[in-house]
Amino acid sequence: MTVRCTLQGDVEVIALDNPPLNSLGLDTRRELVAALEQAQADPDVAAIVLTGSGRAFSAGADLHEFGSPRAGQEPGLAGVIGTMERASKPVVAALHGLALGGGLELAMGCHYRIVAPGTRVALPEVKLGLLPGAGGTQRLPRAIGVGPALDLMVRGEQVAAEALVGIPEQKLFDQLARGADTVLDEAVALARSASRRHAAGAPLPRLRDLPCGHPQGDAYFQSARDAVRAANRNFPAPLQCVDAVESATREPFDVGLAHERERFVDLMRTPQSLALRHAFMAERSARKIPDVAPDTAQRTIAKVAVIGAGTMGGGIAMNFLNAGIPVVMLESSQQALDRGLATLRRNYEAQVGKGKLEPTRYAQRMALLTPTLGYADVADADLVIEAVFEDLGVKEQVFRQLDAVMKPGAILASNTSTLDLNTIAAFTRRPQDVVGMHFFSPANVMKLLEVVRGGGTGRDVLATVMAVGGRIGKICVVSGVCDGFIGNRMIEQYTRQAGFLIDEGCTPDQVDKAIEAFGFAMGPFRMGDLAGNDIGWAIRKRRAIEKPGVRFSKTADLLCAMGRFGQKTGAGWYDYAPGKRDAVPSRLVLDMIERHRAELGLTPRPIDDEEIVQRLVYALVNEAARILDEKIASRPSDIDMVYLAGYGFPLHRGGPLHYADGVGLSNVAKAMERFAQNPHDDAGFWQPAPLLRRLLAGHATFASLND
Ligand code: T1G
Repeated sequence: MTVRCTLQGDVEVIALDNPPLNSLGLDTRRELVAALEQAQADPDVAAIVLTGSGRAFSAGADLHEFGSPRAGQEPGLAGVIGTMERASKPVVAALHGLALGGGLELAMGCHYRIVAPGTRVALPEVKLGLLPGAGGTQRLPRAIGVGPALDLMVRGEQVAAEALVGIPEQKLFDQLARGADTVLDEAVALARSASRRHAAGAPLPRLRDLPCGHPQGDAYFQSARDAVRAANRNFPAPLQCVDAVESATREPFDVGLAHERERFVDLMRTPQSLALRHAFMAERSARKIPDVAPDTAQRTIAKVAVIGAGTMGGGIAMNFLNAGIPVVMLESSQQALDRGLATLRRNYEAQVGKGKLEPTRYAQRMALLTPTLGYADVADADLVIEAVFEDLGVKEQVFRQLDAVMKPGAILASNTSTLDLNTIAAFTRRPQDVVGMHFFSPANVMKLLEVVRGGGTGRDVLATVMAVGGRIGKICVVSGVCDGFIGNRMIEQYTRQAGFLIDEGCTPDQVDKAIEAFGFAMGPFRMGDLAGNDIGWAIRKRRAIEKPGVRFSKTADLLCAMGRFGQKTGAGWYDYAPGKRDAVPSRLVLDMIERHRAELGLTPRPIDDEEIVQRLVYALVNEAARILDEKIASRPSDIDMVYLAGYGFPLHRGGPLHYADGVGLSNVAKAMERFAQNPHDDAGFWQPAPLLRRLLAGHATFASLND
């Protein structure tokens, strides 16, 4: 049972009881209708209160049902709401915690609504590529006005109920309860008085009966359309919200409701909604480690140490300070420590200057920071994160020191991005406490955290690091140990293809523009100039020793040999005017590329944007399939999460593997066969990975491997 009924005197209290967040799946909808009908028929019941058990009134429609037959089975949520709205007895919603999407729509179908302070409400459907599909676009404008309603729908963000109570003449909330602990009792009292008013002949108030309009009419909606279109180029749902709200001002309620339903069904089928819903589920799946029980005991993390106060170390420290966790930051010299502190202060002061951080919060965070030069000061930390120079010898020194001083049970994490975590763990006598925490620069901004699981990493260590990663606002994805883990290993193949495209006839600008039109925030060459082309240079030099068979285009090395490391040297693949970041195609670089082609004996050929995008994206797909085959990643959606959260893969495409499923794996494989015929390309790389071959043979998709 997911709905519980109790009679309090002459008031029937119907409680949604579907943990964790009272989502409104088919069973709940059926039980709710049955409870409403029973209360309606019961002569001892004068009024009804609808409430939610646990921490939320309701988080809305059951996202796990989306796309399944259950989602479309009667009663639909709009039907449940209609049943409630047509009830002949007063129905009062008692809201606390969260009322989101269909949860808020359900409450709007009641006759009265009382809300506890601190309750947060939203119509977040646009974040799933949808619009409210159970009357929200028709009732909310009637309740709080067209402008506030449209703003809430198009942004999809949660707002405090108190903010909406403050809207003049709003009809969304009839009462602000004294507290979350009294909201139910107050709702019962409200229900009783409503039943008396109703018995005396007063009509039951229904939001659907209220007028709906906007004083500027067409002009308002036109400007709303222009603003929403400009802000949501890749997503159709927000614009649909504008249309639906406009129809609420023009059409009778039931007509507007029918149009809302049509729009909702259409949006459900869009690739954007499929991608957004996939990303929502992928983020939550990534928190689950197949062989680590969700109730695995975690170690307490009350104090963190960061070794290294450089760019990464400072950013890492900020994450924990921002979450209110004390940090001891250690450097090897006072000068380096002072430099690190100055950078950290500058970052915070910039946020204060932009009004993004209150000065008091800045001071609180700095008060949690203890700089030190001595390892003794880090010994009692529960988690220590090494973020020193990317050199195995330096890491060895640090980890031997940490092994000697850290208290038993401390977690020893390395931020390494290219070195073997198992080798690092072997520098200690406690490999079970060693784990990788691969942050992405800037570490206090980028959401992705690759949690690298060594051969000996303890399950409780993994569970603890995943939880603390969530506490500092990261999207954590577990990676096994391999060169480059998940993200960088795949980006290496993407970058190789970018170089080959240059050799074969493209310009850097053409490649960047093609993949940016696909949706990436920044193409590989603009990205190289931003991150520093010398980083890849160092990796290729190492690769040439470790894996001499891996061929790269020479153009990137030639570029670095010219000292063109990118924005930091004022020139890279592109030219940059002093102090500017605008990437200007460089004649010097184009001449270098042309000379290089001549040396290779390559006649440049025209390459269209489709081939550019396919070679870059399918390179990610094929390498991802190998990563899954090697069990470096647990599931395809984890890899999608890495690319969405860490590498700027366009959200409306859902990640490389979700995108490949949409293209059709047989089409991906056909393109790879073509690329394998290209004499300048890497035929071996373009052989479909074993997993891809198995999926093709079974006519299966990457999605079939997601849990
Ligand atoms: N349906 C099913 N499960 C849900 C759910 C939902 N709506 N919301 C959360 N969960 C699960 C989630 O998968 C996880 O389970 C657990 O609850 C904790 O969630 C008709 C059609 C509410 C802000 O978009 O934004 O109504 O994966 O880890 O970080 O117009 O969950 O661990 O097994 O995210 O504290 C509209 C979606 C639906 C809200 C809480 N509603 N949820 O965040 O916990 S569309 C939403 C959230 C709709 C109507 C339309 C967040 C949260 P598991 P969590 P959290």
